[in-house]
Amino acid sequence: MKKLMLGNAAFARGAYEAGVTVAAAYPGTPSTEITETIAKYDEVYAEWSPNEKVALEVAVGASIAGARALCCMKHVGLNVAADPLFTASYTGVNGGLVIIVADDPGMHSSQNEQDSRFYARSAHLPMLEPADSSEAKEYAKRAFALSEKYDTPVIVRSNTRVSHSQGLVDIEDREDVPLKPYVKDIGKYVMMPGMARQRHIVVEQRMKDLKADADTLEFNTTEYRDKSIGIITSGVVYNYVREALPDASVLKLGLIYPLPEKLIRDFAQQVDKLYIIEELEPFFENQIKAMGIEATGKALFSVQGEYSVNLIAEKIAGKRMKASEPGSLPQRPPVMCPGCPHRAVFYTLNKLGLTATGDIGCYTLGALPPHAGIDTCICMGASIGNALGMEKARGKEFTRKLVAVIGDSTFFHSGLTGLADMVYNDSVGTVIIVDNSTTGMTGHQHHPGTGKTVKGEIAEAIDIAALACAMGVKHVRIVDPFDLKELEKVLKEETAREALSVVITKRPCVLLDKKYILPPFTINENCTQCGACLKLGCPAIIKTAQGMTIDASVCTGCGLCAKVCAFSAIETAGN
Ligand SMILES: Cc1ncc(C[n+]2csc(CCOP(=O)(O)OP(=O)(O)O)c2C)c(N)n1
Repeated sequence: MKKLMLGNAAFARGAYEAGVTVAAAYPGTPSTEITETIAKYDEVYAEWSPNEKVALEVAVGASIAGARALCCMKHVGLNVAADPLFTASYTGVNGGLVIIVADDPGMHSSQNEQDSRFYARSAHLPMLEPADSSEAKEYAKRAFALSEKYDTPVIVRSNTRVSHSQGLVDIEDREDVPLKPYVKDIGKYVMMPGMARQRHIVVEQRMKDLKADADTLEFNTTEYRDKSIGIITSGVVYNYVREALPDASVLKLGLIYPLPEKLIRDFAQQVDKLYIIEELEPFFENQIKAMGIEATGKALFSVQGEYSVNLIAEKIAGKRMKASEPGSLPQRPPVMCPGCPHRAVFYTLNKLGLTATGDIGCYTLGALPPHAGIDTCICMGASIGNALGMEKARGKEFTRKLVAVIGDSTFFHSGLTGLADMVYNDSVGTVIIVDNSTTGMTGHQHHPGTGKTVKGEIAEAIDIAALACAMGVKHVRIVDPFDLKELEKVLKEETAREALSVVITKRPCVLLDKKYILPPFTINENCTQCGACLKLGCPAIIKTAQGMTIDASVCTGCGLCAKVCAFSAIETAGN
């Protein structure tokens, strides 16, 4: 049976059909739906882990215990998981272990454009890259057998386009894969120097074997057409190449590390002019040139952003294919949603002349006007370490004007250790945990504080306030951010205090439930057009030539604007 499937659903299907029984992940666009899909299969234990490192450790544990295990993340998640990744390469697997990592060329929803292929190379792991949903399923499935055959974790690389487009997928039955016996083997699974030295030899041999087999493994295909132009490519770019240059010969790489050297040499010999077309870094190009093969790649193509059919047609054949490209659509800058509880926090920070070391989540939008309330955003969890570093560099006085702002999911992901550092190293800073009871940015996933699992089952909810107290923070306060007066008072007191404090601004994301959406507000004749409400940066409030209005189709009735209006000019029929 064939089914139209999102790339990410196809990855999940492939893992399911391969008999996976344990799947662990932390959400991250564009990888999130893989776990959301696999969680729907009853045969699979699935979890949102607190972060990618834990997710990979869970998957490694399941693999050592004999199960086929899956771990998914976005590209930057692999940085967080890099520690277990590099050593899991040494231990190898028992049950097949597959890590799906989704890159984001063009940074649709990421803080950098890193190329995860380098992880395969530096951790000495094989990497596969599908070009569409059909291959996403196939590769995810076959990766488990590959993992077991070569006793190695296998990375499957996706990207935004493969993960988020749909294609036809062959639906097959789930393989019945029994648990492998669990055998205690400290030489293989306890990586201390004596054992790891031996395992490093095994890793080198494994990669030699894989390299020797790469030429014949079914993932790489050569398509000879007109031989005046030959293209080496992989993944979604293969589709662009086929559309832009339908007559060109193509070597499509599916196993993208290690490279099939003989296949590449043969192909290079057969074509007159060889191009290497790969988004992001010259990963293939540098290796192919190191083989002594002449080719053109980054001399024509950028290391930045996504490629397209047009770009490839233009660069190689000097022709344009399509009239319009996504780039020609009007730009819409991101804004916090109407009714977002984070808005009240940044409004108040701005009012008090405070700014923040920031973190990653919906609240990062607080960096933009009119709030301009965030000075840094590096990676998940960094707000707390950044604030501590600033305090130590510039003195305690600096913390009176600076706070750290971090979301609830991000706090569990990697804020806990930063807070431990603040407690331990005598910080007097203020950490604001903007707790909207969900992982908002990636589409409402559960986390250890929400009280539900990825399957929607009831879980123990960790109490952030109790946790901060237990860690030794003496001043922990919870405030409803929509109580603007109280929020202002608390922030004034805590930033003035010469002691570490945690302020938890607690109010659910307005999009979590329809019940949070109330009748819209309107502006009455009392309006003096003072512009106070505009300081909220709410997309529902619009200034027109006729005066201020509220777009009823956008307003969620949160009423924050009515609270900041000094003229009682904003009202609702609903209250
Ligand atoms: C290492 C890493 N993993 C995952 C992501 C994707 N991501 C960005 S923000 C975020 C969490 C946001 O949740 P929260 O901190 O609760 O803030 P909210 O968006 O709800 O305001 C995630 C998972 C990332 N940027 N980096």
